[in-house]
Amino acid sequence: MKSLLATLLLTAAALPAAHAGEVLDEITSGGSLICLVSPNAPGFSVPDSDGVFRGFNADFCRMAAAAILGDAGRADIRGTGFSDSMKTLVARGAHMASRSITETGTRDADAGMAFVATTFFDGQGFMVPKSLGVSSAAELGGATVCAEDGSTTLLTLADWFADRDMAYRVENIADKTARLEAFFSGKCDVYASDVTALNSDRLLAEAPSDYAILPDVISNEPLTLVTRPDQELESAVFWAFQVMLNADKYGITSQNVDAVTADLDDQPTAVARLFGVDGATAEMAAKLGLPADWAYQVIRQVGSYSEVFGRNLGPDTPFGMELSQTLNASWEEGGLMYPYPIR
Ligand SMILES: N[C@@H](CCC(=O)N[C@@H](CS)C(=O)NCC(=O)O)C(=O)O
Repeated sequence: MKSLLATLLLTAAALPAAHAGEVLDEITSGGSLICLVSPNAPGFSVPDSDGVFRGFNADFCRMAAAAILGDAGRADIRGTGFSDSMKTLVARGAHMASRSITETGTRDADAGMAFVATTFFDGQGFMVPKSLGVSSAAELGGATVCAEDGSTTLLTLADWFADRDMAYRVENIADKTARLEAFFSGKCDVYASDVTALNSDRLLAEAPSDYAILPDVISNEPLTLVTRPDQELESAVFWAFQVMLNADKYGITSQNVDAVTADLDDQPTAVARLFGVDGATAEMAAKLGLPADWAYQVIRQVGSYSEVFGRNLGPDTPFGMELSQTLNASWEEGGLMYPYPIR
């Protein structure tokens, strides 16, 4: 009997070597883009009554489908567990993932995953039941902490408690529903994750106001779109995201993009380059094999970055987040979002 390792090596050898554009070709010939999201993350990816995923992360799946296939509706958005989503990409079972995956050095060094564009700058925090009477992470010595299997959360917890010579116990539960159940039922004192995920997960409690998110933010978590490695697919997704940031720079949204493109002569030259038939995005389309009007389709069908943020997480949502108060604000407002030149 062959060893498992030998079988794996034989399987790997049988796979054809990747060439530029191979995954992009698979998407265009198949007519849909398989994109992995969390199965149930309010504000980020939750199925609506028709089973269609809605939310901030789901919108970046749509962005990619609008850019590559000209139709945001051709994103085949699938709910998948956290570690499974990375395994599925490596096994070539999906084209990209748009979820809470932090870009780290060792993950990026893994074959099979390309980290492409950071859509949300986050940091790790702690959620506690208010009944615990704790107001700072410094009081968490000896606590039992629930966290995601395979996550940076576990690594950061280990660093943080060790650096302070504080004891803790971890309940490392892969299934999110089971993990939250363990926390809400009191099996864990503390729930650790990215702060935004904590805000999202708190909404899944029977009484969200029974839980507090501590003020401590103990890590940097650049949550990043991951694709299968393919230079053209990576370019398409990275630049589609840059189009959304550039749209904000010039005040262009899904609502006004038709008026803007109807009168490009009246717009700044950079806007003509974004949307003109002989603009930079049309030149990129020819090189990458995208629809000529891909930039227009991204904005028309999905919107600018601030529009997507506002629709899913903004003041009119249960999150009530002001983009300008977060790290995700534009660099002109002191944030980290910095549109690259499209020319
Ligand atoms: N950003 C962390 C993961 C954070 C995390 O554990 N998120 C959990 C707790 S909410 C999760 O299930 N997130 C939603 C999801 O993407 O499934 C990492 O990349 O390792």
